[in-house]
Amino acid sequence: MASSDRTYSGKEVALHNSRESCWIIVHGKVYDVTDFLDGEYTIMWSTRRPTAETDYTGRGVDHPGGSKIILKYAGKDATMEYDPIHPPDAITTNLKPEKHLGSVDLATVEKVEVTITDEERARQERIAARPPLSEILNLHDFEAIAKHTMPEKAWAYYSSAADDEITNRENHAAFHRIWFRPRILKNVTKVDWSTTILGQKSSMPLYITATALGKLGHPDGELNLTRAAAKHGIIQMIPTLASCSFDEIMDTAAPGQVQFFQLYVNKDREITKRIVQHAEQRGIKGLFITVDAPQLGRREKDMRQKFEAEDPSEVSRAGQGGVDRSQGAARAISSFIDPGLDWSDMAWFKSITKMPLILKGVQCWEDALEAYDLGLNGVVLSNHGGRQLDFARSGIEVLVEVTSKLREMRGLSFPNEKFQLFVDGGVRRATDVMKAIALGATAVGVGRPFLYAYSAYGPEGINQALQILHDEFEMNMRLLGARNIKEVVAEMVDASNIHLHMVSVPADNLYESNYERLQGARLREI
Ligand code: PPY
Repeated sequence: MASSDRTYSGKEVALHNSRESCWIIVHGKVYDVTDFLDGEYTIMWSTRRPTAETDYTGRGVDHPGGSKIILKYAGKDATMEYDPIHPPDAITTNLKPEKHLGSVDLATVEKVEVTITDEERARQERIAARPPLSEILNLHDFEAIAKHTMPEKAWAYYSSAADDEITNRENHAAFHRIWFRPRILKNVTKVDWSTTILGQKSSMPLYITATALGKLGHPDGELNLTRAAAKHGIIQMIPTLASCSFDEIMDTAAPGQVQFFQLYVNKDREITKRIVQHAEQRGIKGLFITVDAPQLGRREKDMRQKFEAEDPSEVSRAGQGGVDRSQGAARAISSFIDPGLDWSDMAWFKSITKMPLILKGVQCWEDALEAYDLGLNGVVLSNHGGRQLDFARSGIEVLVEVTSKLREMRGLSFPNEKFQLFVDGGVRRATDVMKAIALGATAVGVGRPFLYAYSAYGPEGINQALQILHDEFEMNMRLLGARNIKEVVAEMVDASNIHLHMVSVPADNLYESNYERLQGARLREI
């Protein structure tokens, strides 16, 4: 690291507070970020270690949050603003070594004045008034508390989904079209809901799926999930766009803890290769390649928040070249993802890694079949939590057609060791997971509920969420008459309505109380 040993005073740093010379302090270090103001920045996540000038690619991509937010901290300590939304090494890996200027004597740095708005005061009051954790009975409860206690922007980012959010609701609703056919008199004194996923032990047939920007909900971000996964014997899928760095998460894991990695494929395949091989070398046991996001969906709840936060003069520049910031920061930072990814890349992935390869975001049997024929190890039937193509069908519905067609066309039965099927989206109960297992899934991914659990109650929240799921499994395995996961079979469910999107189901009051209708989102006052 070419960082200078020099120690600056707060006063010296404060002189560089303009567009012409813009220094900021992050974690006691001083950086010259003047170049970031003019499009020399791209998100290069965690495992990127630039070695040459040419590695600082991504030119033409502005800082995703816009230059305004950097200028707000020009000459000042930006740590508080930086921490929740950047991996710790984002600045060091993106900024040329000569721009790492040295340290600052923090005692001499003027504190950035934090103005507490009425809104924030009210939020703090709601946090203080949360019910004790012992009163939280299910995953919906965490969501309800999170909705009222998270910063508005964080809630908007986590909860938002594409367009009219029809798929987001359908993901959950689809489980209501599947009913149980329990068996009786099975001696269910002992029940065991543990399983193996890609050959790795898991205490439950579910895993923590990848979700971005974990620090928006809690300062420890994804590390909350890592620790809870270790404690409860489940697998965490580490996201490419985590707030914590990949290595920080790996270093936090318990010895022998199994983790998967979710990959966004970078336009620059050398970067992708480096990320993949680093993941493998650090012991990742499965590579989940996201294939449903060649462009980011419009999450309007999130976009409205970003729109509100922007200076109107910045927003009006949207569309005049560069990054269209009226589209929200998420869309701006997604520009590194390669829309040119196609089936022919799969051979390349096989050539660069021995990790099991799974496509995440498959939405019809034809693509599942193609993945099988190419020798991949599985697919996640997923629509990205309803955040991509609105009116995409739920993963659980797609599961039914995939198992049936792959049985018909390739003679496969499920669950299948060689080609594993996963489902995510809308899961709130162990019974949802058991429905997917009965229909042939190996395991189910759960994302938002765990974010809500730790956003609402910190590490204890996520522990409680996983304990609730264990308790639900224990009871429902007994009530279904299944002593182990192998006994949760297709005959135990009636999914005959799964493809009918307009059947009458009982009102889902718990879910509906958390769902936020789009007209409820605050519009910017004009
Ligand atoms: C999502 O928000 O759905 C993501 O998958 C993460 C993300 C965030 C920002 C850009 C691209 C993807």
